Amino acid sequence: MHRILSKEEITQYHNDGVIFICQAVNAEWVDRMLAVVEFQLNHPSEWANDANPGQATNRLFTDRYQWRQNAEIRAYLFESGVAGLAGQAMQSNQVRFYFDHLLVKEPSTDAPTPWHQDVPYWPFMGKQICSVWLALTDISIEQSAMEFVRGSHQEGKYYRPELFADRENHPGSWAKAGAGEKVPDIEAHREDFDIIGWDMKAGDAVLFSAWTLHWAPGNRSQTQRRAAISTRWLGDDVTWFPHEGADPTVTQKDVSIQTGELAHDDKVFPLVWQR
Ligand SMILES: O=C(O)CCC(=O)C(=O)O
Repeated sequence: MHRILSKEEITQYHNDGVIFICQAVNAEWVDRMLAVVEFQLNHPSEWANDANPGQATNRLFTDRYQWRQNAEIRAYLFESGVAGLAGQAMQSNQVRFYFDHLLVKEPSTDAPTPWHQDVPYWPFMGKQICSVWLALTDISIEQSAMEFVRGSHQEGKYYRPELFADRENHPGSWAKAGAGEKVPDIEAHREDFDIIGWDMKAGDAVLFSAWTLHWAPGNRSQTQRRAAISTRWLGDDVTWFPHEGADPTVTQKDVSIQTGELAHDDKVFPLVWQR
C-alpha cells in the first residue's frame, strides 16, 4: 500500500514549502536503496562528486542521474509510491521524473550542504517542481538532517547557485555560471529566519518545493554514516528552461522540446504517475 497524503499535509506543503512524511516507503525500499549506495560508492559514475575517495570519515559523496543504468533505482521510481507523494503534494495531475541523487556523508564529515534553492540549478521553470528526500539511515541534526526556511518558496526569489563544498575545481562548478541574487547568510542570522527540520528514521522523507531554501550541516557523528536518496519530480506547469549554470546531466541536445515548452519528453522525463 502506498502512502496517501492528508488534506492537512497538502495544505502544509503549499504553505510551508516542505512536509515531513513519516515512513514514506516500506523498509524493503530502504534496504534496496542502501544496496544502491554501496554499489555507487564502489562504482562512482561520471556524475559523482567525492570529496575524499575511499576514506571512512570526512567524506561527502554524491552521485546522480543513475536511473537509466540502475534497475533498482528505476524500480524505486516506478513502484515505491514516491512519485504519487510528489503528485499529491503538488496537486498535479501527472508527475514526470527528472533525476535521482544519492547524498552520503560519512562520519565526521565537515562539509555542510550550503543553503540553496534547487530550481536555479535545473533547466526548468514552473512552480510544480519538488524533491522527495528519503532518509536511508536514522538522521538527527547532528548527523546532517536537512533544514528549511519555512515559506521561502513563496517569496518569488531566484537565488544564484552556491558551490557545494566551496571548491572552485569541484565537478559541480558548472553551477558557478548561474544567475540570480545571492543567498542570504542564513547561518549568521538564523534568528531572522523561520527554520524548520526534523529528526528522521530510515524510511522517513521530507518532500519540498524546488523553490524552498534548504541546507544540511556536516555529519558530526563520529560513528554513523548519513545516507539519503533524493528524487526530483516535475508537475503539470513545468517548462523547459535550459540556461547557463544548469546541471549538465540533461541539456538541449538530449531533449525533443524547446525553451518554454512543457517538459513532455517521454524518453528523458518519463511520466511516472497520473491522477
Ligand atoms: O542531502 C543533502 O545534504 C542536501 C540535499 C539537497 O540539497 C537536495 O536534495 O536538494
